[in-house]
Amino acid sequence: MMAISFPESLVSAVRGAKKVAVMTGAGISAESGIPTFREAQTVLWSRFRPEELATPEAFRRDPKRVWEWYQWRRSLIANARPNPGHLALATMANHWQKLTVITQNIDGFHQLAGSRNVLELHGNIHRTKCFENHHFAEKLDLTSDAIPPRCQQCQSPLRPDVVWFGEMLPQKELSAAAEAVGACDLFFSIGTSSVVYPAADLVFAAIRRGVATIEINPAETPASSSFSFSLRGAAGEMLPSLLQAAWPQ
Ligand code: BV8
Repeated sequence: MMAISFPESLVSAVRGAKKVAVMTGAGISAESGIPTFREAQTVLWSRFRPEELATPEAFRRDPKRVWEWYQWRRSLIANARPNPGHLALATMANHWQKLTVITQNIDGFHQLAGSRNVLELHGNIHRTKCFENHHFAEKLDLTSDAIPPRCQQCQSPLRPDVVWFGEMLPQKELSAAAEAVGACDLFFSIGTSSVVYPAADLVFAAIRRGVATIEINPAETPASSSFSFSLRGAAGEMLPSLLQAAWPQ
């Protein structure tokens, strides 16, 4: 892969940082083969928009369809693995005093790649709970042919423990994320379109702080012009190159 050259000011901001906050979105998992929300989904699901599936109303209307969409995404994730972007980010943490990874993703790839301080704003597809009472289901009762399976405590249909549109984000993670953004001296926004709230609020809060901010995205986003550096490229290429530029091996 051709080495990417970065402005010296960017490299020294990365090298000299102490407390770093990173916001990631579906784009950092794109090179693992996980389609982002905005990309056309495979034929199987192309007739639905994610906003029509990732909502409590969609689940109430057709729990089987929503459950099977998540089962499809679970199988995609189970057959994929973190990519060089996740791995480079995890390695960068060794050079900084503190790295907080704030992710909108539900795939668990940052943890799998070795990142330790990960805040999942939108939950995790590997956790399952019931729709009515949020009882967590350690194992699914697949003996019955009910789809979705039922909660063994209250018989309510099971759902993934992810945050749907119209649902509140977990307060603990959201305030820890705001704290990390408030304390950082370097902020990255990687692979997110910065259009989903309240996660996007954190991107703009970082920009308002006036610390060095870096965006990594092959496409322009509504926030691109406000970053100190907006790198047009793929996370799986940009992050390993930035790691090499800041701390040459
Ligand atoms: C809430 C989990 C309130 C589920 C997700 C109007 C204005 C403002 C806000 C709203 C509004 N109408 C409604 C709202 C609120 C709504 C919202 O923000 N809607 C948006 C669409 C306008 N937000 C909510 O509903 C949130 N809750 O507000 O509650 C409330 C208040 C009181 C009481 C009750 C409730 C909940 C939002 C969370 C929804 N859940 N995920 C699941 O995954 O199934 S969001 C989901 O969409 C993903 O998490 C993802 O982050 C996000 C966006 O999808 P994508 O576009 O795929 O991903 P992303 O945005 O990250 O973009 C991909 C980017 O990657 C692109 O820019 C692309 O260029 C780039 N890329 C591609 N390849 C690469 C790459 N980058 C780097 N490298 C590459 N190789």
